[in-house]
Amino acid sequence: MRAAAFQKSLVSLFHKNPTLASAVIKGGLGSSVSDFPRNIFRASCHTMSQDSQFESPRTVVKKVLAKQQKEGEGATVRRSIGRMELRNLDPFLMLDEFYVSPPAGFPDHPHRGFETVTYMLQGAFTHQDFAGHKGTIGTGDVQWMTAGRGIIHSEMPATDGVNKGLQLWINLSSRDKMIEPRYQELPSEDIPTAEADGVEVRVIAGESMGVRSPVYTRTPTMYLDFTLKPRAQAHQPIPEDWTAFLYVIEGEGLFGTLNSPPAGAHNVLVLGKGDGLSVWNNGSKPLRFVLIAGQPLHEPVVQYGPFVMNSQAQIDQAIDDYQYAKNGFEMAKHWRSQS
Ligand code: FJE
Ligand code: FE
Repeated sequence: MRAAAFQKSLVSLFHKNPTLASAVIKGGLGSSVSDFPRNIFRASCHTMSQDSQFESPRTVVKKVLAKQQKEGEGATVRRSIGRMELRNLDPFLMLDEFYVSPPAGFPDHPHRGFETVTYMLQGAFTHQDFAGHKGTIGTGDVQWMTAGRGIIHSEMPATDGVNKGLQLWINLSSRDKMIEPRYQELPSEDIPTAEADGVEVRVIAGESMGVRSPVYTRTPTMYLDFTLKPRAQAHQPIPEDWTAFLYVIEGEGLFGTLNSPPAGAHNVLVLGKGDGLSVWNNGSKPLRFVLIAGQPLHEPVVQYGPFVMNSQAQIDQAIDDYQYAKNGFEMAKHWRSQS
């Protein structure tokens, strides 16, 4: 196995770019929305009715295109949240759109202090962990993993074709960082769905269009997968003080206001404060995007690869616990994933 090389890359990757919230550069390289050239044709095309229905509509304050990079063992990801320009999105740490074909993947690696949410868009992924937990998630399925004090697992593609999905990392509060690990698996058919006026929403976490997800979110989180037919519009309330962003999967949409510039696939749009988001599909193809929001923790974030804690001392402890297989990593001693 090339797991050893991956282990090194797990740490070296983040070593070059440690996420210390106290040292994060705000603003950075992402272009601000006001810089975008206005599309005269779209902006003056008023065939779509109704502006935002909110008292203080959220608008796009930052747009960043996620470019492809290599990650894990030969896997390709488009990282949006977690890259240099998008570091300060409390409680969110990372969002990767991953594209993986065998033999590439994410072999044996640890996590501590946060949650990972894996949502399959195409193909399937198999995970195995050090506690004997093993499972495969396919298209439309979700695995919501609370790593808490410690998980060691492998995540590998399960079909020979392209295996594609989204992986989101959500931070845990200081009181939850060392809780017992837990999985919530949500097969596609158990994801509540609502449909009206050309809008379909799959409710992975939180509530939308009168339906609620059964997922328990330790850090309060909303995760909605919207598909809008051409000419459809959607208006989604979001708690006022939550951090919110969306990621476009396919098609093009107008987000926030009717005269915003259209945004397409692989863009992350960070939303400003407000009570809700309005979206219009004025394109000719379906628009699909995920809308993700969460209650900020307002705590220091110290990240070293797959360990996310509140202080450097806790990171040192995590590295020590992992190395000497203790405090949650006991089973690290002899466990290896099977291939
Ligand atoms: C990791 C490098 C990594 N994005 N998307 C460093 F590649 C990983 C890691 C993943 C990952 C796994 C899946 Cl299934 C999907 C991902 C990064 O495993 F955790 C660190 N620390
Ligand atoms: Fe992982």
